[in-house]
Amino acid sequence: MIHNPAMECMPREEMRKLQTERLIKTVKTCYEKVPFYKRKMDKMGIKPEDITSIDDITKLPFTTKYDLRDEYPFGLQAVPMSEVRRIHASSGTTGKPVVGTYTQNDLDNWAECVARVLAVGDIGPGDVVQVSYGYGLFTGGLGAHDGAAKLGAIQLPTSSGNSEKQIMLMQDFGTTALCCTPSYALHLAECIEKSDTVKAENLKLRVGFFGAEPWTWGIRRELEKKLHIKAIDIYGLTEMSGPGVGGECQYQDGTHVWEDMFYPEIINPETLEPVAPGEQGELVFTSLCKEAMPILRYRTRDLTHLIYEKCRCGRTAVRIGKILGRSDDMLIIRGVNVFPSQVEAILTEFPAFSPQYFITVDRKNHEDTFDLDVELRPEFFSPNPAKQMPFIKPLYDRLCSVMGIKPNVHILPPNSIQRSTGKAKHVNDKRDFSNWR
Ligand code: DLL
Repeated sequence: MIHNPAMECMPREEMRKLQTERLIKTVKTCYEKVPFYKRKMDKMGIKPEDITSIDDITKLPFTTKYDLRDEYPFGLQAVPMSEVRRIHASSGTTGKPVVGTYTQNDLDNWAECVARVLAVGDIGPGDVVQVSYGYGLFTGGLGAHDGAAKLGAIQLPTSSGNSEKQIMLMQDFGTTALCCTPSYALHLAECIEKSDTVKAENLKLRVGFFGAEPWTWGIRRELEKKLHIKAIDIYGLTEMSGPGVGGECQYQDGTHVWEDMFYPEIINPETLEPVAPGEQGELVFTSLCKEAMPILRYRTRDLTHLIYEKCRCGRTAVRIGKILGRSDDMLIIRGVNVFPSQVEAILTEFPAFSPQYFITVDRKNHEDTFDLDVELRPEFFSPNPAKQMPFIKPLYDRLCSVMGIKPNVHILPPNSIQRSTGKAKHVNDKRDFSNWR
């Protein structure tokens, strides 16, 4: 179902007009109400009047997570606190959290965005939407919750964790839609497999809305098979509101971005210039409707590409390809760029292995080391190393050829890699960069 055809299927020229109108307003607000943006624009010699079309967006300054940290907590806010209705935050990689504040309109728009994604799974009255994203400062829980409410669905706010209870409620309350991180969904699927009382095929579960971390096609196939559902990708970030900046349609061929609210660009992260259409680079967003904390050209660090062709679903909203990873998650191992998600993609090619993995990077005798813990599925596992060899060799060869590095692969017994209830942690980089180079 298309929740808001007027916006989701708007002809491009009309969309550009709307974006132009909204950008002009946003830039004016930023300049007049947020000293940080006035300083930045003055330094670049740009006035709000210089922005007359959406194409002028490239004249505007970027905003980075360092700017958000420097302006912590409310330096980027454009309204008085009396107009703020909610505060969320996400744990930044270092130091202070990234803060998002919302007016009532911001909350309404956010619910609208999430509703557009949930509507892809025909969510409506009578549906039980189990929200197993964490509730709290993290935007996942309340974001999904408000989106489900907007569609008149039944909200089941289980939050994350306590997997046995999640599964019991899923069965007893007739959950039809599950919202959580793909890694937690995988964990729940494993728990269901092990359960004596609950069988996936007897559940009413129909669809899952998974996001907040990169996930591969292999994981999608696994979730769809194990849970008997359609797995829909939902994308978002605290800086733009939270989940629902975009989501997949039923064709699962890229994530539609709600362009009437968020303007996406792809830049080369080194030159900061726009890349050629369709090329891979860093995703940058400008908010077009946010009141409390409007943001110009936010550098997400997410690496992807834009797809402008009209989608089979009828939506004209631009799509982003699967997020390859974050530029700040990229590991440089002996000079080679490695993304943890590559490991996941490779693992899911080998049916004997579970998709769980953990990478430990270290530096010994001035050389980087890359240790990869993986698990064989119970039916393939043997503690006898000789019996593991036939499985390790092809995996090792594939890792070497795709990633260009030679990992030390360790096979662990089933279920020994730590499962996560939220965003999965896949890497421990023990290298001390303080006296490097
Ligand atoms: O993760 C918001 C969210 C909650 C999205 C629930 C989807 C579902 P942050 O904690 O600020 O917000 O993290 C944002 O997570 O820049 C991406 O790197 C990553 N991310 C979010 N969704 C996806 C996705 C929430 N579908 C950061 N695929 C983003 C890949 C994702 N990465």
